[in-house]
Amino acid sequence: MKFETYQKLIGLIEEKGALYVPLLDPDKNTVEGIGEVAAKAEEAGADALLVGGSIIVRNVFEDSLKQIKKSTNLPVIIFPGYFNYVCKYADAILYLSLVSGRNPDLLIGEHVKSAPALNVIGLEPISTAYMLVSSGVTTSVEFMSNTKPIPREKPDIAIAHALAAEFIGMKLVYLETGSGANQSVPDEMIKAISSVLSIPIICGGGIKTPDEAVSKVKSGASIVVTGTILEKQKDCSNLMKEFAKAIHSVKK
Ligand code: 1GP
Repeated sequence: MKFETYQKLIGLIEEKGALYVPLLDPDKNTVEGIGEVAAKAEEAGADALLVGGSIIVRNVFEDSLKQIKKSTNLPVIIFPGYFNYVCKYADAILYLSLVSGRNPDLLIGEHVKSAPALNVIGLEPISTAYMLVSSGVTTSVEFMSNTKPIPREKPDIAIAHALAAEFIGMKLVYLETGSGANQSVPDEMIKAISSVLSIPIICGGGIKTPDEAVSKVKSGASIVVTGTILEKQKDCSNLMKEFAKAIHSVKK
């Protein structure tokens, strides 16, 4: 298995300081529409694309990925709700282990089921520790995963989970409050984790403005993800440009 996409992300982080990665949800777009958003994201200065959602209602995942790949040269990375999202048209998949929870299926069970398929199609797995942080209300990911999030005011617990993930050999830590969350991951928690961690931090969930994205980067995030706020725009081009410009302007 080659790890080209991961190496590309690491190279980009070294070059730019931090990366902007929009999340595209095939359930919220037509196949043509999602291709157009992907092209606009590249034009806006995004560094890669995540594709996925917590529930895929329509049977369009493969077609959407094909269309996205046709429309952009950006790295396209699957953000799986579940592991039946394995698909050869992406460059890589965030191989998420929900380390903040104690649901064995999401720690290792789903991985065992999907690993042979990944191997056959040659889809690059990026081993990622997925850490759900409380936003104060129950999110879809919390409910669907049947796990408890890490309390917002407990950075020590978050540090212990992130360090364990790094020591196990995971390559990224994804700090998440859930798609559409009313609050993003607290800056203090990102700072605390980044002060002890060597692997890059992705931050997503509830990020609504470029200023908020900048404070995540200044706190130590290397990759910022936005999904819901883009879906709320009639045309998200300008907002993606603002996010990309703001995130790339932070000198770490
Ligand atoms: C969700 O982190 C992503 O898993 C993005 O969250 O949709 O709230 O931007 P939002």
